[in-house]
Amino acid sequence: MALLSFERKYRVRGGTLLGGDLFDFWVGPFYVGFFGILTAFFGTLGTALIIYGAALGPTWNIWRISIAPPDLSYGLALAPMAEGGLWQIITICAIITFSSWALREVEICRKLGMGLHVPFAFSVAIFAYVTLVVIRPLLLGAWGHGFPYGIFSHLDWVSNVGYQYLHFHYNPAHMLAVTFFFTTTLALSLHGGLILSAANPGRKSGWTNELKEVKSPEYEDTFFRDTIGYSVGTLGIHRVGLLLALNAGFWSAVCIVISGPFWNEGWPQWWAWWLNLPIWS
Ligand code: UQ2
Repeated sequence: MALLSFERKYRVRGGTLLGGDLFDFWVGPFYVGFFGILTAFFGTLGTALIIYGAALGPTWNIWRISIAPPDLSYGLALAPMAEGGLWQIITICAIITFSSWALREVEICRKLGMGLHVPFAFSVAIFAYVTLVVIRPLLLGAWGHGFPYGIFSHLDWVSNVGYQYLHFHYNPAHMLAVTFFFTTTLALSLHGGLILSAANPGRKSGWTNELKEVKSPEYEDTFFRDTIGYSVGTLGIHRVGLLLALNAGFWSAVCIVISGPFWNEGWPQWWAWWLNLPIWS
């Protein structure tokens, strides 16, 4: 369908979850909706509060600006603005903004009559963030367990929390997460390479700019059948890709939420169950 007639078919009322027809409009190419308004409002507010927090000092060095959570001594209470209160409000703004963005995606999916895979995938990323700044701090009893909002400072946080458990790479959920991240890059490089190779078969000869015809999916299948005896298929590779990526985010959330709330020793010590198996004696 041509783009213009498609636009006419798609840009119709309906599919909203909240607000009925009231916010059911576009600004230029962007669909707004009730959740678009929420996203814009809380995204702007949160960003302004980050800039305000930066203005409180001590630096404008972009790498070193940091909005820290409250001290552990505040527990789960609200803290004064300059002592972590900003971090608490910014966190609320962030969660409302991310969730509204996901729900705006849902409304667009409903308008288009599409599946909800994209907002679902985004929800897994939101879940990983919420695990870090809400679920784990709640389980540990202090907002001070959240990570600071700064470029270097959040790296320092990851390093410090990692060393607190001696060697985070021994965390079995971390192992799964890392494996899923790497396998995601393997799958995307195979898929990206395969699609581009089929779509760009090259010139007809060295003496012309005429291009050969784009290859059909049978060539893509055959390439993998010839190489490894199996092709997962053109739809299948996208299922594999989504599954791998969602698991990377999910196990990342699991590996940090079990660190502290469910395991207090170093992660290398967790493997004692293996060393203590009766089969060794
Ligand atoms: C494939 C296929 C595609 C692909 C790719 C494969 C025609 C265009 C990449 C090959 C993928 C396989 C065999 C699975 C890889 C699994 C993991 C866990 C990396 O067969 O169908 O469609 O892009």
